[in-house]
Amino acid sequence: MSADYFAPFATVKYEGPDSTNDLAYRWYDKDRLVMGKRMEDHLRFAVCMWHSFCWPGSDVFGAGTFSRPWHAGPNDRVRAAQKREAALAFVEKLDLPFYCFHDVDVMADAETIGEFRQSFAEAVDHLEELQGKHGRRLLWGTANLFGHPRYMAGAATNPDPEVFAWAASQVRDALEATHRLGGANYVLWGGREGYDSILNTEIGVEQRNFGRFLNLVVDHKHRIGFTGTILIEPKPHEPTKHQYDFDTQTVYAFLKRFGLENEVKVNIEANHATLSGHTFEHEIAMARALGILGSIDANRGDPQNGWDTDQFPNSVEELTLAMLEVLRAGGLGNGGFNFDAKVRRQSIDAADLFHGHIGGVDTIARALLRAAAIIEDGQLERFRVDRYAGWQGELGRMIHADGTSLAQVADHAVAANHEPEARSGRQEWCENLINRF
Ligand code: XLS
Ligand code: NI
Ligand code: NI
Repeated sequence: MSADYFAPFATVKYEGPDSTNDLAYRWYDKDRLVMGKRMEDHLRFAVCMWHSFCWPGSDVFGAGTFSRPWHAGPNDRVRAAQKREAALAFVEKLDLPFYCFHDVDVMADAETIGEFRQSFAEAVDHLEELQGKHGRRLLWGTANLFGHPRYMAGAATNPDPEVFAWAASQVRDALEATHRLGGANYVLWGGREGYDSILNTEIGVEQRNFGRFLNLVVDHKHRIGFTGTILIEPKPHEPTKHQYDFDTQTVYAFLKRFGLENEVKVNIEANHATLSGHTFEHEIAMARALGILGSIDANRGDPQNGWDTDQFPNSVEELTLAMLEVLRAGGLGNGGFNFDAKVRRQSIDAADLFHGHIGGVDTIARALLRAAAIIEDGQLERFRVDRYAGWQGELGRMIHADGTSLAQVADHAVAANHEPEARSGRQEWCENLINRF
C-alpha cells in the first residue's frame, strides 16, 4: 500500500540551525512569532500534487525515472487512490498545513465527460476523508485545461465553443469541489490561453471569450457561495509562444476591461516572473501596488535556461527581497506559498521529495526572518518614506487635489524658478544595508 511509501520517515520537526539531521527544519519553527504572527500563519505552505505525485520524472527526451508505487501501470481507480493517500500522508509528515491539486491530478483517467465527472467526484469524496484523517487543508484547487488534446488550441480561447463548454464543465466541478473541501482559493492558470501563430489567430475574438469565461466563473463562485479568492496565475509564454496572462500588469488590464479587478487577484510564480523579464519581487510589488496580491507559487528557474524549470527555491538573498514585499503588503491573507516545484529527474528516492521541500521551506522561513529584521530595524523603510515625503507636502497635495489643472502645476515650476534639488537614490547604501542582515 502506498501509505507505507513514507513509513521509514518520521515527521519533520524544527531542530534549529545547528541540527545535524538532514530531515529536520533549521529555520522553519512554525510557532515562532515573527512581527506578532506565527511563522506557519505567515507562510501557509502547500505541497502540490502535480509535480510531487503525478509527474513520473519524464522529460521530452526520456521516460519517467521515478518508481513510486502508483506509477506502476495505468492511472486507474486503485492507483489514483494510492496517490491521494500518499500525498496527504506526505504533507502530514512535512507538518505543513496545505496541499493543492488540478482535477486530473487526483482522479483516475476517464474517457467521456460523464466518466470524467464521476471519476473526479469519487476522488473528491476520498480527499474529504483524507483531509480529516491527516489534518490537512486545501490552499487551492484548479482544473487542468491544457493537458488533454482537446485543449491544444486553448480552452476558453479555443476557436471552437464546444471546447469552451467542456472547460466550463471542468471548472464548474473543480470550483464546487474546492468549495466543498474548504479550499481557501481557486486558481486559473491560462495553460494554453494564448497562441503560437498570428496567421491562424483572431486575438480580439479570443480575448472577448476569455473575459466571458472569467465572468462566468466569478458568477458561479457567488452562486454557490464560495468565499475563497479566485486567482489568475500570470505566465508570459510556455506552452504557447504568446500567453495572454503575460504578467501582473497585463492581468490587471484584462481584469479592468472585464470589470473584475475587485473580484480576482493574482497567484504569482517566481519562475514565471523571471520568464517575463521581471524579478519575482517586481511582480509581488506590482500586485501589492494594484491591490491584487493573492498567493505565491514558490519555485525558481535557472538563470542560464529560458524555461520553467520549477526548481525548489534555494536563495535566501533573492527570497528576502520577495518577502519584504509580502510583509509590506501586510501578508498574503487567504494565500500561501505553494511549492510549484519538482525534484530533478535523477532525484529518484522518497528522501529526495523531503529534501526538496525541506530546503524550500527553510529558505523561505529564513528569508521571512531576514525581511522582518530589516523592517523592524527601520532604516530602509525610513529612507523609502523620506524619499517620497514631498508628496505629503503642499505641492504634492495640490497636484492631487480635485480640479487642479496641468497649467496650475506648470505655473508652480515657473514661479519657483529653480532646479529641483538633486538627491541620491543611495542604491549601494540600500544593498549594503540588506547584506548586513
Ligand atoms: C505552470 C503552472 C501550473 C499552475 C497550475 O507553469 O505553474 O503549474 O500553477 O495550473
Ligand atoms: Ni504555478
Ligand atoms: Ni509554472
